[in-house]
Amino acid sequence: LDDAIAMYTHPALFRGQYGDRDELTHKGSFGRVGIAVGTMIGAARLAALAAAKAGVGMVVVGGEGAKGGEWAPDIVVRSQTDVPAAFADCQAVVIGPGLGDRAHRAQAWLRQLADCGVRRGAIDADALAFVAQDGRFTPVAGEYVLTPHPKEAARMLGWDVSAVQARRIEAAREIAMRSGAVALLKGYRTIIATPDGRLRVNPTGDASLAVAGTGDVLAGVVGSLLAQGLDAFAAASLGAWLHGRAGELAGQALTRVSATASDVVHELPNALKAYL
Ligand code: NPW
Ligand code: AMP
Ligand code: MG
Repeated sequence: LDDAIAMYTHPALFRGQYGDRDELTHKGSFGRVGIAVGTMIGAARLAALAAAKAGVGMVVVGGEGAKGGEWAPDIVVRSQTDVPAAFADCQAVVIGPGLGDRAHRAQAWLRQLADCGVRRGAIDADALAFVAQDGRFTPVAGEYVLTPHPKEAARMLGWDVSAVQARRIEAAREIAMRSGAVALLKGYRTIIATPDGRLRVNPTGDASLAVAGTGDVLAGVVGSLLAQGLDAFAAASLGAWLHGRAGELAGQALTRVSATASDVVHELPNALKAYL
């Protein structure tokens, strides 16, 4: 029954919500996204470049690792080591990729960001443990997307990975309902679930994506779409679709064996051509 009511994500569902660039637009028209930088700089670099390619007006990096990193000239590096201070003027944040032991501050950051009016973003990787662990959830307020891979989902729910994979729709729904955020359960046929019971299955993506860093790319894309004004369900659905398509294109151009996370970033514009 669950499978029967799940809809496939398709970019046509989001036409008119994203991607218009008329003569009067400027960088302020497309939002700012803040990427929190921790110990693994590579993850934040992938998320930042992916966010830029997905069309946000400005990508800002901040947090403890930001100053030491090598960033593309497209990225704005903020000197504040305190994440809420660095991102107070952003419309959305990406918290988790490569954060390492800094992730223990994620919950406090979300509260302080909310006080500054920042209430949307992607929560991924190391920060997910601070939303839920072993079935104990701390609800998240605002337009947030949680992006666990199956092992992260298993840790959040206190289930085995095999149980998550056997009941992917139920796992995604449980995370969404208990966290109050949109859940995007990664893996082949990514599932997107909302706290109020809406459900989508992403049809794009293949084994080209089975390599380190592709999840960090997805978090950057979703954060970018949130900063551009899409709601959490739309950002998760369109983000998963574009990321999956970019992965397929990287595999076609370079073989599934040689495609890497950076190649997925480089294929995002070609994935967008199917939408725009
Ligand atoms: P196994 O090996 O099968 O037992 P972790 P992480 C499992 C950063 N990164 N289906 C699988 O377990 C991230 O942002 C930094 C089933 C796998 O070994 C995080 O901050 C990079 N199982 C941090 O590293 C690029 C699955 O989970 C284990 C699964 C840790 O993130 C890399 C790994 O999970 C990385 O993104 C699936 N579909 N997918 C950089 N360039 O700096 C995963 N698993 O222990 O949560 O570690 O995901 O590597
Ligand atoms: P992460 O494990 O956080 O780096 O995320 C990996 C990303 O690659 C997620 O978006 C997964 O959905 C995607 N991915 C990994 N392996 C596959 C696969 N075999 N088929 C489709 N997507 C995959
Ligand atoms: Mg990951």
